[in-house]
Amino acid sequence: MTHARYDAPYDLVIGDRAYSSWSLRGWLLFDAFGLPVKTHRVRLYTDELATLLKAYFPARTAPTMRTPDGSVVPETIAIAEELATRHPGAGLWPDAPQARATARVLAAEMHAGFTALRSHCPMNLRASYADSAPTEAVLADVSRLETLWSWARATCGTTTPWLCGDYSAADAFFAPVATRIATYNLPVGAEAMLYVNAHLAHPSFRRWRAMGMVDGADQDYYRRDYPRRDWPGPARLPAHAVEGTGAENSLCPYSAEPVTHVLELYGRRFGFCNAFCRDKTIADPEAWPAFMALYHS
Ligand SMILES: N[C@@H](CCC(=O)N[C@@H](CS)C(=O)NCC(=O)O)C(=O)O
Repeated sequence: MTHARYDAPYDLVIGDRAYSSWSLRGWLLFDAFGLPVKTHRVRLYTDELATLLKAYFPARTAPTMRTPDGSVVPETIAIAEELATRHPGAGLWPDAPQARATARVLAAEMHAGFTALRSHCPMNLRASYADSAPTEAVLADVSRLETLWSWARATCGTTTPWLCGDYSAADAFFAPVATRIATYNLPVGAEAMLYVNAHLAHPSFRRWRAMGMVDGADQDYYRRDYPRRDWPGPARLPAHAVEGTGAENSLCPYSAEPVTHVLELYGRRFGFCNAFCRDKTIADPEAWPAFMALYHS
């Protein structure tokens, strides 16, 4: 299944947006740095990934990138390095040598480690729990995260919400970890919580999560019986789907195609050219600048 926003020179195979933490990292390496990409979404726990990846030999996992010249690049750390080299002005790594070295350490340790956190608390952007009974091993991983994050900020003299100055590939690597802290209500100190909240409010992340809320049914593997709480990120405006095609706009704000699907927000109706674009907007209207521009026009 493909949801391309525009023609783009890179291809990126991704899994379910709500659950595929590595896909989120890979996509942020494009979207958060202004690099266009055409995504190809497959559903995990089906044969869709293996089938699609036949055209991306020897890749076996999502995300997998294909560059404009046809190079196949699986492994998120390799995607980060290749994009940074091909787009030196995009800011994937900080310019300052010490901050750049620090960011590389962080991304590498994330890529290789935190196995307890990853297995006990799989990414799930559709749920947040009041308590998830974290194991000692999970708490040790969380403690290591706080050590690393705090070390990075001190080493880089960071005054932004991010780890090594401006948002870098290191932050993209920790975005799914921030969502795990949010989903499983893992105990962290005030500095780490500010960092988590910065991720939840990041425009690219909000768009990814909005798409993840609506791009397929819940996957049973991620179901937990912990007590629920509201998602701790920015609250969504109360949009909902309505029948018909009557709307203030006759053309979709994303594609300029004729309106076929409509939402209502505070008594006003706005239309889109397909159900996915309408529903991802309902999931978080403020995540979509083109929609908000229409809303405020
Ligand atoms: N080391 C890989 C990990 C990728 C990975 O495990 N992706 C998962 C989805 S989050 C996947 O493709 N799972 C399907 C499978 O292993 O068959 C990377 O950095 O990209």
